Amino acid sequence: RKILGNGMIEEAAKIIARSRFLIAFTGAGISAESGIPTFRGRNGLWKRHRPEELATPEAFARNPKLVWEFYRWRMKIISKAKPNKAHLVLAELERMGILKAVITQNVDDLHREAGNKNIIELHGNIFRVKCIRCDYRENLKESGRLEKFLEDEDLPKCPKCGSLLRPDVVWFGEALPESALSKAFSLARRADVCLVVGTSGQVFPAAYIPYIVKDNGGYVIEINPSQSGITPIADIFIRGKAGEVMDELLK
Ligand code: BJW
Ligand code: ZN
Repeated sequence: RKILGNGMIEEAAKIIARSRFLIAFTGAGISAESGIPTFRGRNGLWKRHRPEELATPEAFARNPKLVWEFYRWRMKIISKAKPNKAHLVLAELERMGILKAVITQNVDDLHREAGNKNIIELHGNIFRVKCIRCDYRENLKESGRLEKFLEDEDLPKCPKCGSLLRPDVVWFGEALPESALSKAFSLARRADVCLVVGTSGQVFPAAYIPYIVKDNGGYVIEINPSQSGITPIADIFIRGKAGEVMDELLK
């Protein structure tokens, strides 16, 4: 494995430029420079709660007010956030025809805002809500109700049946959306290069994606300021912040 510092990324750039089927696998770290807190690590805590304590169906059943307080807090931060250089470079790589898909664990919608078209969201989207009882779903950005929703402090109720609404995201112990997961796995089998950006690689089954690429003979390039669960299988590990490193990738 090659460990490269910031500013030594010509080799990664060459591999990317010569790839036939490049995919990107992203996590919370790619949005850190947009001001969105990550889950794990020093700044990854919310009021001393760990994600494993809040992002579960049990937590929601026990204390929906606390869980909604957490999600509304994040929705406010995310709705003000803008894509950073790393998102924009991925959009440019797609426009150039090099990048075939972004597989993301993020719920923040920033890949779409940056202009990517082929996006697989493995853990849902924070701007969508769904009823815990009936089939009601709503995208608050599209319905134009986001602002009002965020001002409200009461528990949100389903307009169809009156039950509780919940965020349309994937919590621990819940299955990932089947079609997103199977698309992601089949893209990973086809990929000859996987660019892994800003994930701790600790949450499964998402973290299998780079392993599948590797098992099928593909190349894994990782960008992260710290080593992750993926680093042991990375062919190239570029230590640095996503925005700063990826800015050099297209130069
Ligand atoms: C920068 C940077 C900068 C900083 N630039 N980088 C196999 C083994 C062990 C356990 C399991 C297993 N399979 C399943 C499990 C259980 C569990 C799991 O994985 N547990 C582990 C924690 C041990 N998995 C599940 O429960 C999953 N479901 C499941 O398996 O269902 C089975 C089932 C089948 C059929 C029926 C029923 C059930 C579901 C997992 C759902 C995860 N959900 C969350 C919340 C989403 C909603 C929300 O946003 O609130 O997803 S948890 C959270 O973690 C979120 C993230 O997408 C996910 C991954 O985190 P990520 O993105 O890696 O962020 P961080 O914070 O961990 O890391 C940030 C990284 O960025 C760091 O490395 C930094 O260094 C770096 N960074 N600044 C670049 N500027
Ligand atoms: Zn309902």
